[in-house]
Amino acid sequence: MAIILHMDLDYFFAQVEELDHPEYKGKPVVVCIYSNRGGGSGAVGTSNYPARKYGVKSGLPLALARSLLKGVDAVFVPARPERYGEVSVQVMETLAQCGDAIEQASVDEAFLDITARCANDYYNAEMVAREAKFAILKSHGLSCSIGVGPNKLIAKIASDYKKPDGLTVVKPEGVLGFIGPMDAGKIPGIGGKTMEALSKLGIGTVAQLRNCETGALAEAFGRKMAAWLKLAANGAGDEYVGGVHERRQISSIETLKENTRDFGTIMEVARRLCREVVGRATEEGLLYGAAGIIMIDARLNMKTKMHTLRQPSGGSAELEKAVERLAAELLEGAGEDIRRVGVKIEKFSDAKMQKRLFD
Ligand code: DCP
Ligand code: CA
Ligand code: CA
Repeated sequence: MAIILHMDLDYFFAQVEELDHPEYKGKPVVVCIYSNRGGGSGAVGTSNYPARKYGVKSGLPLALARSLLKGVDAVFVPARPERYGEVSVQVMETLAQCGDAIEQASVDEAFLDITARCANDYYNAEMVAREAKFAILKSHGLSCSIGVGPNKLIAKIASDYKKPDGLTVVKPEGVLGFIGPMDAGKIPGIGGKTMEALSKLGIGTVAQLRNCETGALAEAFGRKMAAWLKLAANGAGDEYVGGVHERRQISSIETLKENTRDFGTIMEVARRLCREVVGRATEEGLLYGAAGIIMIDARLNMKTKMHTLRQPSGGSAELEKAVERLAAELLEGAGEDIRRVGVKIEKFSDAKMQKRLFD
């Protein structure tokens, strides 16, 4: 049986800001992701724990966050995705030293296979987890929460169990007791919609899900989903910790309000798409080596144009510049008005390789 560790950095973006600006320490810190509407509109990327006491959390509109923190000595800072990506790469390198295989799951979390490292013993596993927390704190000044369990599902639920600076170890014999009383929504993959449907069946907790008749579940969700729900409620999950999965491209496409050939109108949408795809790449710790534009005209002909960068990038300025040039080129030859515009990035390298180039 495997022993899997899951690490999730605490209030990640905001913690990096505290690290880079010690003067923020103790104050509520709100990392802002501004929208393209201007006037300071946007959403909260994340906030530190003092800010969360006021109810300010990820996804909240900035206007609401400002009103919740009215009269409080709080700090609002713009997100710096490149910096977070850089810190993420460094932390992952440290974490990788603590186990065998590592699988980065997002910008601030990763699974680690520690089966061999702890000789398949949970007492040792707890020591490995403590070492990992210590190494990340000592080398990078960041706190994290760690969960350990017999598979990725349990490890992930465990890392979320106690935050911040948590450590939760769940042995195989403790799995059912650990997840049973939890809200079924604690299982990654069970979201709001699924919960709604479950509650119609009278299911709120994982234990209730486990004891529910499979037939009823299958009726509501289909056989495949029902089978997965049952497995998850029994604490069964994937043990395989693989490398960073390879992504071929990240793209986003949008229909314009009106068909047009106006460069400014098209770029307004394209720039927003640029920020969106770069955001997604950052989340996966990826740098992109090529940028492209996609245009679909009124007759639904699709044209794309790519440009390879001299050096991989993690920021959106580079992409916007490249896309602007490519868009101008495509528009020059366009015989029809444009209906949809898209942006894509590809030729990924993880930020790790980039760092080696600099060393
Ligand atoms: N993030 C974001 N917008 C969201 C959710 C998250 O920009 N709606 C970013 C900011 C977070 C980072 O992703 O710092 C990691 O997300 P987590 O869900 O792990 O949240 P935090 O690390 O901020 O907090 P926690 O201490 O709860 O893990
Ligand atoms: Ca986190
Ligand atoms: Ca996370």
